[in-house]
This record gives sequence, C-alpha cells and structure tokens, in this order.
Amino acid sequence: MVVISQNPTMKIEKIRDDIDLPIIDLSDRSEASKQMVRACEEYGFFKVINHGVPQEIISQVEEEARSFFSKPGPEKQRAGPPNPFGYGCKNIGLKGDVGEVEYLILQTNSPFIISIDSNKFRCAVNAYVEAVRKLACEILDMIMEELGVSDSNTNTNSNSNSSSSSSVLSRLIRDSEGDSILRFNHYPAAGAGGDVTGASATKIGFGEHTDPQILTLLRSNGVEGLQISLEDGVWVPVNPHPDSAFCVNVGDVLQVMTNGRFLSVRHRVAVQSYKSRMSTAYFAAPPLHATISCLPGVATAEKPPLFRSFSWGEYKQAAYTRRLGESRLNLFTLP
Ligand code: GA4
Repeated sequence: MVVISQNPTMKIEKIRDDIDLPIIDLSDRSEASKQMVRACEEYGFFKVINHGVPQEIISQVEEEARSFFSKPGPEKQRAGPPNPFGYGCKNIGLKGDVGEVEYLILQTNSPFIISIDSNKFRCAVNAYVEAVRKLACEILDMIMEELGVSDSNTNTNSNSNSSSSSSVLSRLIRDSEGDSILRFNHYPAAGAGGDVTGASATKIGFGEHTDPQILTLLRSNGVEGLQISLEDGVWVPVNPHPDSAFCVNVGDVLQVMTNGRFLSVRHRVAVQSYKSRMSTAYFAAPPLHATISCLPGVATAEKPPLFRSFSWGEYKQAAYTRRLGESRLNLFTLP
C-alpha cells in the first residue's frame, strides 16, 4: 500500500508499507559478509543479530539513558549545550533545524568532556562504546575482506597500532584520535493528532539526512519511527524488530570510499502518537586529519573516482555548517 501525504513543509510524499531490512546473522561469518555487502549496495541499511555485544551492557546503557531523560530540564542542561557534546532539545545542529526530540551527544574518546557526574553513567557508556566499536570494526573487516580490498598501500594517516589483519577502515576507527560519537535520542510520544500513517502530516522527530561518518550502529527500544528513502520523496518505515538486533547503516564517508558502490541512504525519524521512542546511535568516524578517498582497487578505468579526496575534518565542517537535509556529497563530486 502507498499512502500519499503532505509533510509540514507541504512537500508531497509517499509512505510505503514497512520494510523488513535484511537480518544478518553474524555467527555465520562467510555468509554474513556476502549479505552485508549486498545490503550496503541495495539498501545502505541492514540489521545484525548474534553480534556479540552482551545484553547486559546494552541494558545498562539504555537504563542510564532512560534515567537521564527522565530528569528535570535544568538538570539535563547541566550536561552543557550539544555543540559539540552535550544535551540538546528540539534544536538540531547550528542552522535552525528543529525536531520533536531531546538528545545527548558524547565524545567516545574518554575522558568525556561533558559534565555528567555519575560514575555509573560513565561506566555504562564506556563499556557500551568499547563493545560497539569492536562490533563496528568486525563488520567493517568482514565487508573489506569480501570486497577484496587490499590494505598494503593504503595511507589514510592512521595512528592505530592494532594488528595487521584488521582493515584500513577498522584501524581508522580504533585510532587514538578517532572522532566517533555516541548519541542518545528520546522522541516523546506526540499524543493524539500526531499521525505517522500518512493520513495527515507526519510529525518529525529528526528530519531527513544522511549520516556523514563511516558507519552507524543503532539500537532502539522497539518503538517504530525510523524511515528510509531509497527513492526521492518515498518514505519506507523500517520494522523495529527483532529486539536484540543492531540496525547498521552506511555513512557518506563509506559511500565515497567504495566509490558509490555502497549507499549512504537518507533517513528520518517520525514521532509516534502514543509511544515514545528511545534510541542509541554510535557513529563510527576516522580522525579529523584522515584522508578520505577511494579504497584501492575500487575505482577502475571504467568506473573512475566519483569524488575528490578530502579530510574527514573538511567533510565534517561542510556537514556541520549546513542544514540537516542538505546534500553534502555533491560538494566533493568530481566533474
Ligand atoms: C547526523 C548524524 C549525527 O546524529 C550527527 C548529527 C549532527 C548534529 O545533530 O549535530 C548534524 C547532522 C548529524 C548532520 C548535519 C549537521 C550536523 C546536525 C546538522 C544539521 C551528530 C552528525 O554527526 O551529523
């Protein structure tokens, strides 16, 4: 079924039936690698199960996030403003974007530079970050191996001293100067009148955008809201199940490094009428000085590089000084 609706900016959009993203079982590594590559090419999104992140670590961090958001506003504001790291409510980025969301953004290279003076919170976040970083690296290593990308002559200026069996991408993420971030989101229920079926305007928690980084690992409390757009103006709600899964998506940097073979897909979050959504996103990013360009062997004479090389710092600056929904990759497209 396709429902035609108008969003608050009066843009006509179609909302299709829910999509079941590929659910990939990481316990079967060779099959999983193939499926992940296919999913990155087709949807830019997939889910992983049997991912090895202990449930206890997930539950603890989600509990800390719930408890943080249940505090009175002034207490949450003690975490400092969200740019670059801290608590934000409704205002997103620096260019006037707004959404029905409150959030907390944390740097993942400890020590945190925000002031949350709870040891329990810090321990839960540290354990979670360590576990999701490991998962992101495993996923990237499997994907790189499947793509047959050789590392030997790749110079992206990484300071990581991890083992040589890891791929260039996971080395960037493990780098001591890596720029990965962790974000907790809380989308309060919209109440009666909020309608995500498309019968009236969709209430937006987080507006459409692509993620600038390499890879995103997302967990939610099982409340729907995430929608992806594989076709301009057509939104497909992502089914939130199964409970134990991580939703993984390709970021802009990975699209560039695979010369457009993988898709960094536009997505957004719609607010539900009666249920509030909580999510935790880990955005895996390289150090600011890392050079982003095509992985070796990916560009060929028939398929020359689509984008010019740039540093992650340069790209991040381009993203953060623009509106959420603005395309940034086209600033780096080669003629
Ligand atoms: C999208 C992905 C991450 O949530 C984020 C977002 C960031 C922010 O909320 O401050 C940005 C957005 C995100 C991309 C464009 C800029 C920056 C809001 C915005 C308008 C933390 C990120 O890294 O980029």
